[in-house]
Amino acid sequence: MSKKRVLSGIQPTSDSFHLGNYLGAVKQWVELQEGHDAFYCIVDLHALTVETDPALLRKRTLMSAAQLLALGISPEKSTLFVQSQVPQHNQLGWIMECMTGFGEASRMTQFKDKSSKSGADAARVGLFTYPMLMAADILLYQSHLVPVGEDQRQHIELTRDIAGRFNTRYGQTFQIPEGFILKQGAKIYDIQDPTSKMSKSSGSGSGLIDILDAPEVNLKKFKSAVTDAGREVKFDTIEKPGISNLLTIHSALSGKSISDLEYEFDGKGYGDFKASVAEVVVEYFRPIRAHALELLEDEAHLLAILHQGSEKARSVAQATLESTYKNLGVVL
Ligand code: AQP
Repeated sequence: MSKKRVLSGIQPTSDSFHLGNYLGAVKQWVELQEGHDAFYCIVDLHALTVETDPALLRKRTLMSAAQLLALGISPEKSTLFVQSQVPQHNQLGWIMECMTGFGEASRMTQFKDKSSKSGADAARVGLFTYPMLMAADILLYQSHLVPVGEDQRQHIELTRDIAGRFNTRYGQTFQIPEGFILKQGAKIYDIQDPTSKMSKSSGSGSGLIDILDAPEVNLKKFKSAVTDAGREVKFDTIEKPGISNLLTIHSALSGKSISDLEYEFDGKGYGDFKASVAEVVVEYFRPIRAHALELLEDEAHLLAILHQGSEKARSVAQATLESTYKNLGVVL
């Protein structure tokens, strides 16, 4: 039986991935490249939905590639590529827009959240149509599984709806994908405000853990992480959202179960526990950070990997685009 296809993407919108990006998504990317036909994409076109600095976009695209490689994505096992180098994404994106109702697109909560700061009138049209481009990203590769964080669940549902509708109306064209969303860790919270998602664009800054930040910076941030009433280290997302978030982070990186951690820190108090979380996180990312920074010194090597991945991605994407056009009645 042929391997199931996996597809996911990450935006090059920051100098570093944050802990939420890693635990909610990229950690699963690394695991899923074993035994699956994995396509991983740096979605630079999605990054254009907000104001971008050209020099930063270029730098961050390369930084994203370096981080993915350092985190364990292997170019021998996975196809690692840049979205804009595969123009079929834009071509299928248009078809997806034509298959989506305006009301349906208007229900996307991420657009509502992201546009609420400046008001919908000031938001870019691209921010509104982003989920349709994301549907194209996924459907182009006939993907079975899409490993993402909880915040992308609604966009995966939309993708499934569009694909199903297209198949019913125009004949079998797309594999209907499934989201691969963890039960624990799909939403990592800001460590200063554990009721909000850890996010680069919203939140406190001091509650955001960037994996490429210097160890001293992250140690300090964890030391001042917000805790809850009481002093018991117990997983309880309602009464103890701060401690529960820290337990989730510790468990995902140390491999210890939440109940083992509760037992280990029984009677020890929050201070010891926070110090342990800090150490686990910093030691986990120490070699990864060093490796990513080393990879960044050889730009030609990074570009060669990305170009090779994009070439492979283009041939798969073209086959889907042609069958889509054919089924739609476009003259080829
Ligand atoms: N806090 C999070 N917990 C779990 N998973 C998360 N992801 C993002 N934040 C969390 C997942 O990371 C993957 C890549 O996401 P992206 O490139 O779309 O980045 P993002 O969602 O734009 O990250 P931010 O920080 O949340 O950015 P802004 O502030 O722009 O919204 C996705 O699979 C996502 O689910």
